[in-house]
Amino acid sequence: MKQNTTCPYCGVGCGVTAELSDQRIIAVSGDSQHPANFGRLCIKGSTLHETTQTEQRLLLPRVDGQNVHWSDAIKAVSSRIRHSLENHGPGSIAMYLSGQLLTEDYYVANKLMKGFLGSSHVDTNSRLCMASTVAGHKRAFGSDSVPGCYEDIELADLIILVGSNAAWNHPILFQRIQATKIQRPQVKVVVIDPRATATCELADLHLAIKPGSDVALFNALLVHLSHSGALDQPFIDQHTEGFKRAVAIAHQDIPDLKTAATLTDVPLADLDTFFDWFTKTPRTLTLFSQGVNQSSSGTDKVNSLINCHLATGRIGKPGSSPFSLTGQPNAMGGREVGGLANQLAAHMEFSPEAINRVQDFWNAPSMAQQPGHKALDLFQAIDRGEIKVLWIMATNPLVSLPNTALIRRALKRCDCVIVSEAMSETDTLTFADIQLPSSTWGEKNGTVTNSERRISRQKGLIKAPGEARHDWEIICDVAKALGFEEGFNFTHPAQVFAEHAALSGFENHGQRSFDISGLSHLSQQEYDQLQPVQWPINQQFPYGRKRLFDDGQFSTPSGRAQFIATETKAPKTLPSAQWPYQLNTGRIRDQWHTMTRTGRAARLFNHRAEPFLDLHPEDAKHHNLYDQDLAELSNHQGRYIGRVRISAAQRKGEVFIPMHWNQQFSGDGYCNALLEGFCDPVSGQPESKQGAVALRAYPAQWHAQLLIKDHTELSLRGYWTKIPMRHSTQFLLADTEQPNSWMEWCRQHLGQAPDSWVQTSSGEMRAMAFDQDRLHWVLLISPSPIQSDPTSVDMLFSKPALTPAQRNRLLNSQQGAQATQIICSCHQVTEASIKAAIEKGCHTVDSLKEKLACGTGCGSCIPELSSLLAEEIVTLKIEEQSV
Ligand SMILES: Nc1nc2c(c(=O)[nH]1)N[C@H]1C(S)=C(S)[C@@H](COP(=O)(O)OP(=O)(O)OC[C@H]3O[C@@H](n4cnc5c(=O)[nH]c(N)nc54)[C@H](O)[C@@H]3O)O[C@H]1N2
Ligand SMILES: Nc1nc2c(c(=O)[nH]1)N[C@H]1C(S)=C(S)[C@@H](COP(=O)(O)OP(=O)(O)OC[C@H]3O[C@@H](n4cnc5c(=O)[nH]c(N)nc54)[C@H](O)[C@@H]3O)O[C@H]1N2
Ligand code: SF4
Ligand SMILES: [Mo]
Repeated sequence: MKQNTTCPYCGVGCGVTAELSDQRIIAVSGDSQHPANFGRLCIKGSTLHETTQTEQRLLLPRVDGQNVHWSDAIKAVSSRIRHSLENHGPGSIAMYLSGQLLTEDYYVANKLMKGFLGSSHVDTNSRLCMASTVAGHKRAFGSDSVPGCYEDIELADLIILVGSNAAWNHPILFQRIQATKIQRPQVKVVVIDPRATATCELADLHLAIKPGSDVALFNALLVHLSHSGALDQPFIDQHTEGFKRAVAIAHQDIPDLKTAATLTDVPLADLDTFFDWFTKTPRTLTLFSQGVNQSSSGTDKVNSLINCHLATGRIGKPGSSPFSLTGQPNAMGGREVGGLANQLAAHMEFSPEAINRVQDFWNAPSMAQQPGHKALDLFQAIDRGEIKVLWIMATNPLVSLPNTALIRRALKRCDCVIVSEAMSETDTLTFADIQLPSSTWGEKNGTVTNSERRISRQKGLIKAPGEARHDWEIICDVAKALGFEEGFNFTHPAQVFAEHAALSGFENHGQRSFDISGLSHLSQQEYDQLQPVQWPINQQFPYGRKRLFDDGQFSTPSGRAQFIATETKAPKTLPSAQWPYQLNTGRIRDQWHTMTRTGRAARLFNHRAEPFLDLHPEDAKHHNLYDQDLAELSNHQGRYIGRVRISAAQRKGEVFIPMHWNQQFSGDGYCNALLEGFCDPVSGQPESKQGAVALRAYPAQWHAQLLIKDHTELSLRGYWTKIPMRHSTQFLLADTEQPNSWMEWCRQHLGQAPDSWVQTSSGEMRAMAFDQDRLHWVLLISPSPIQSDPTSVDMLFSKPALTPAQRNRLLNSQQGAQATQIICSCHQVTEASIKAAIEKGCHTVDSLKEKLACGTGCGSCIPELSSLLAEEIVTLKIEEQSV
């Protein structure tokens, strides 16, 4: 049987067709009818069924370390909330939510907190993600509304990507850009990012700007536009306010192009080209993401780029808009229900009228009266002991919030930490007094809103394992146990959705752009069959609306859009003599955030297996570091150890590290341990993209590669990282001290001394141990980093017994084949085979596709194929010339 649903990963919000058999999802494919993806899926979407097994799921509720029945868990949660309410007041209770909750979960959580417990300390991980865009939209448009739609990609003539590595993080949108360029090669693409990312494969121009300098760039552009003839003066006059002041301040900030070139570190000629293209191209689409938002001047960055669109009237028109790419599947839904602490509900703020309106609608006994703590403030308040009960849902703050030490301390200090979580092993879960097992993708039922305001259904296709329950049900049960039967007696998410839709239209009178009242009368059946639709959906727009503001009407009191005067500000954390490297953090293609899901699919580790750091070749040389060495980053807050990747894509003096690794997968892989958490003063969003660190080689005395049968926790010092394999688990290890005895080390860490071992003349040692006849573990120890491909050894773990010949070969083989990176995860095609094919004459992506099938699955690796082609063809030419 096949059923349509929506992908739970990124904000592109692709439609997924799931194939079901025997209460299991056995395969997934792209939904050919869904307007976000028309049948395509990236590697994360196409491996979804591999992450739905029941191992490693949280299966039972636990209170204070004891498994309990649900009724006791609900009793424990409600009594601790009641106790805190009575003794410390509503301000002592907080929730920390997530853009990965469904709208229905989010709605009831917000309602319980802000309407019934009277606490506005409800914030979400969207604070780390979209808050600067929300604030920028509100300042410019009067509401948090995304003007454009995905179709604009096909209609634009100039596509600018600012602080977005869409090739990896919004792959299906990137593929739409790619297809547009193939169809209309005259379309120009500009990428603005300090790094030359995979996204640059499509770039006609890459501006490798100095981190944090986006406002300088867009201020310079605004000044340029103001005397270029590209201004849309009638639009400025009739539909905006504040133009003159914004230009005057921008001019003061950036008096001439040379200043812009100095501040952004972009060559004058490239600035010229960019400004020229922008000036001449009415159909300009500016896609932006975390390089813009995660900054201490994130809101100003957003407004500085919106200013350029307002000045040219390029807003809400076909192919032309500023367009924020949302990260999480339901980042938008959270913004719609009011999941942020400074919003009330349904795009309403904490004004007295709005508070009364929502109170009437909810028939709420105890309304919160003012905005609550934003994420980082919230954890600071917990650390000060002000918050006694914290309920965390669908987020892993110990890993994702900056200042890991503060977050750890706060979680320890809090009297009662409740964690609703789908997985059994996450860093945050270890601090939970109460663990509540939640259903997750494939099991839960509700709606999500993607980057283009499109609401789609995520469907409950299979039963949740163990005792796991839906988040909205758990919240409603707690509400009822607290005596709020009337507001929370929902029996199906369709009822929650209908109420949310009705609130969006309640006393709206066209004042709030978020209005989905047209969906407030859906029956359960209609809700189940709801087709993806873009809000608003009301009497005026019964079938939704593609673009907003095309009529020049904005949601500000005057109905006009606002220019916001912005000034360049340096990041709060800058390199110094002590911490000389500028840190940058972000995502990789095949992992999702804190890896609780993607970390279970072995093939998603083929692209990047370990925490790493990308270094400019000269910086590497300066520290005498080679590819595959281990290096350590540190500052006054913490340290990070990762594998060196030398990359000319980095600017000199800047290091990039991934945000994903954590205590479940590596010893010192917390990226946020190095970040201080300075926040944007308007949005409260932390500066997650900039830090300052010292760099040194990690002085390893030995390196090891361990393959072990069971999913094991090893208690290790030094560097370690865990890599799931098909039949075993691989650990890569290193330490600065030699153990006194390896036999003893094996006994202590691996539970048994080796059954056999050999030592080679090059100082390597190979050892193995058996559990009866079955291979238990294999260990390779070496004085230098190990680059051995473990696949053939991993295969041996699937055998019930090894033959004497197999044992012998295993022990006496030299290092296995040189490990080579897998580029195409769908078809498991390695870098080595791609290089060989190029050498044999495959000089286009198409010929590689034909020969090796790489790039023919989800297509996420095509940018890397192109860059390998470019690199290899240059090498071949040099070789030819020197012959
Ligand atoms: N594979 C994968 N995809 C994902 C996710 C994932 O975890 N994995 N997460 C999803 C989520 S929640 C989000 S929010 C999105 C994020 O999607 P992106 O925003 O594309 O992701 P990042 O890699 O965090 O950052 C983007 C780029 O910002 C650049 N940058 C850093 N500083 C600056 C600066 O000062 N100016 C400019 N212009 N650029 C800068 C970085 O070099 C980086 O390449 O991805 C979504 N998609
Ligand atoms: N340094 C640095 N830090 C960053 C970023 C960065 O670029 N750099 N990016 C930031 C951004 S944009 C984001 S969005 C955050 C993401 O950071 P997090 O939100 O902390 O990351 P996730 O791993 O997605 O956490 C989701 C958790 O919910 C669980 N879960 C999954 N489904 C369900 C469900 O249905 N119900 C419940 N209750 N639980 C569920 C998962 O197992 C997982 O533990 O990280 C932020 N932190
Ligand atoms: S682009 Fe990939 S991760 Fe994002 S929604 Fe689509 S399939 Fe899922
Ligand atoms: Mo995000």
